[in-house]
Amino acid sequence: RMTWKQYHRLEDIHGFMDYLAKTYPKIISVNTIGKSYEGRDLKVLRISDGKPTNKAVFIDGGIHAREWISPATVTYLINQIAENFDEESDDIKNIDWYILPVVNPDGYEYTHVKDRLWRKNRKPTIGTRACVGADLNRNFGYRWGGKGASSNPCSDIYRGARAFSEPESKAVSEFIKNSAANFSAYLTYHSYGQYLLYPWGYDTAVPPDHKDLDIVGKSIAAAIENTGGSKYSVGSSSGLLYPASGGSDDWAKAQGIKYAFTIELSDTGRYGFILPTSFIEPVARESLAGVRVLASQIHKL
Ligand code: 0X9
Ligand code: ZN
Repeated sequence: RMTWKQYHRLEDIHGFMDYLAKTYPKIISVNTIGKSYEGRDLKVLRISDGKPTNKAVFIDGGIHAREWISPATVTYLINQIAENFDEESDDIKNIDWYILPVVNPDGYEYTHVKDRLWRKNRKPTIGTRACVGADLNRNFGYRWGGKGASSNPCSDIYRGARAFSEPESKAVSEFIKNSAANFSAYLTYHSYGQYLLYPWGYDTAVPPDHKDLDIVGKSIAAAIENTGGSKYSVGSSSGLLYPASGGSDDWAKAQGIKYAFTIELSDTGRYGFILPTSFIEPVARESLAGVRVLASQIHKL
């Protein structure tokens, strides 16, 4: 059974998604968009009332294996929208939600059984038996291989052999490109640091509409703070954090998805990746407030 009092294994998360699809077949479906290197499903849950005028939003979590608060938060968002759909605001109901809680299932399971601080996926590199995995957030195909990404397979920020060399990043990109949905927003949940980051990540340039992203980012941050008290800093990835190329957010933005944000959840470093379970509910609850603001902004486009 799913709760937000512990971190769950992949099997529980997938079971929860399948349960929702079975319980609410009119509005929820689950689709396997590909397989991880080790053969695990990449499952996207869709919530939609099927209105043709709906906008579309894609949300993912768990690109980085050790950032457990990310899948926990994303499943909380799913639960809130799914279980209360009829009572939800029109802002929420007039969106087709596509949600992939665990982009990197092999890495996620590996952090549960072998190495709690693993970051990358688990695909070995040919010729370098010793080093496993690419950083999926350096493997997306916009400005791949630039700053802040390594060509060394042993690095934690290894970019992979080429853009989309990894089955997990490839599956996400193919799904978004081939979807009939026309996405207005792409949210990718990471940890930690409490940042709301918009493109570009590859370099300190900003997109032409960066002011729109900044305004919406700041209104999301305000909603989060008003709800749970956590302060999020808003800015471009490269400006606020560091330049890092091959990120999923940059790729999504380059596809024309206007509101592409990386959200670095709590905390600011006391516990870091090893965030105690008592944080799950407060972090997820304030994140939901942020998503509601995003939803309202999308309908103003
Ligand atoms: O470095 C990353 O991939 C992200 N930070 S994390 O600590 N979760 O690893 C930030 C990514 C920001 N976006 C881009 N650089 N494109
Ligand atoms: Zn991350």
